[in-house]
Amino acid sequence: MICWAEVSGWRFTPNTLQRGDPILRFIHTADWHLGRLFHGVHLTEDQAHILQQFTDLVRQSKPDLVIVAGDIYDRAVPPPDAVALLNDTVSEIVLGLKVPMLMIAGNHDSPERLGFGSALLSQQQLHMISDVGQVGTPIRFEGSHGTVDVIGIPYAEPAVVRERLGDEAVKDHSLAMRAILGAVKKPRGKSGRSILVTHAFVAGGKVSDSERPLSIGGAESVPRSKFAGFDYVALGHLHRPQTVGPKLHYSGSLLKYSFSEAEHTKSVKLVEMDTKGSCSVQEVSFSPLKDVRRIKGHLKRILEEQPGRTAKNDYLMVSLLDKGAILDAMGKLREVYPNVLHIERSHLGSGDGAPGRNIDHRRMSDEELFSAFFTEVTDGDLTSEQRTSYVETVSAMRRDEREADK
Ligand SMILES: [Mn+2]
Repeated sequence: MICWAEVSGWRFTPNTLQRGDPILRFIHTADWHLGRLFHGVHLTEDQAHILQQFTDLVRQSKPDLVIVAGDIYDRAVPPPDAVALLNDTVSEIVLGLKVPMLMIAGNHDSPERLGFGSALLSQQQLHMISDVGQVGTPIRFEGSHGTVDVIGIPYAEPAVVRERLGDEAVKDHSLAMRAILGAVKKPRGKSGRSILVTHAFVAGGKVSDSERPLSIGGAESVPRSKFAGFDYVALGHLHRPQTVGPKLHYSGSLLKYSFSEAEHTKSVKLVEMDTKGSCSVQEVSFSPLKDVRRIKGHLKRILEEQPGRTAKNDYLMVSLLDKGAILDAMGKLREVYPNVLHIERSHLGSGDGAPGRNIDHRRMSDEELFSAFFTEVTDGDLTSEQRTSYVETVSAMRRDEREADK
């Protein structure tokens, strides 16, 4: 892991590949979620701070390609500041630094809005792939390193894939991926090297609290075996940086978007591919404007601590160990730590001895929560018809929500 802030003025040197070898170098990042709110706070300034360092990395390492694997924006209709930030970032990389970019839509993006002008932009080497109908032909990148074919598969709901590809067999995300990959023309480059970019939940990946589930009451995962045959699979969706199989990498999100990610080290992947397609992967991390941390203790002790100037401004979740009533804990804490966003009283709501009470509701899916609520108020379990109608109703609400102006 390379920490960008500690190597300012750093000059890129190849990792394990021999100097002078013809290589392809690319950067893989994902889940920027521009325009995201975190406990009511706009993160655009924090995102701009990281993207500035990201652009510096691109300037120094001179990659042949920058890949962003979906969830560019946090919502279908992003706030104007987020649109301006994306515009500045891609203009600097593509026009300023002359580095091509390839982006796909994730489940938070609106394919139609993100795809505006994509045919025009691709002429300038900004390849924005948001429509599953666009995935037929791989994009070929050529340079002194030889050619590589890149296949970008944007996120699409199974129902959309079923309709667009006219394949009635597509019932879930795994079948959708199979149908899409079946429609991709096989790369025929001289070297035969290929990269797949997609936004999906690959079986075995570790989730965080800030990802929106891809399906309600159905299978959302895609088995690893679906991705055989590519030299590197650049994944988006899961926010923890992780490798889920040989050649299958999640870069993770730009920032920590939930307190469950407090222990993550967010990073991007700097990859070098040799002429045979073998990859050497380095992780590069950046320094956030404000970190996301969890602290625990008694109120008096926490208030007496003397945090450093940076640590003081971090986004904090505070777990108070005090028993009994505390007057205006948030007000007191914010006098020392202005960005406390959430307080948890660890002794409340648990340990009352009743069976089944020690459940962390934040870890339950919406369907589990609803089912538990139903049992609580009716003393009966959901029948399978009721469960189906719940799933249909919520899926329809989610669809409407995605398109609604927020
Ligand atoms: Mn995401």
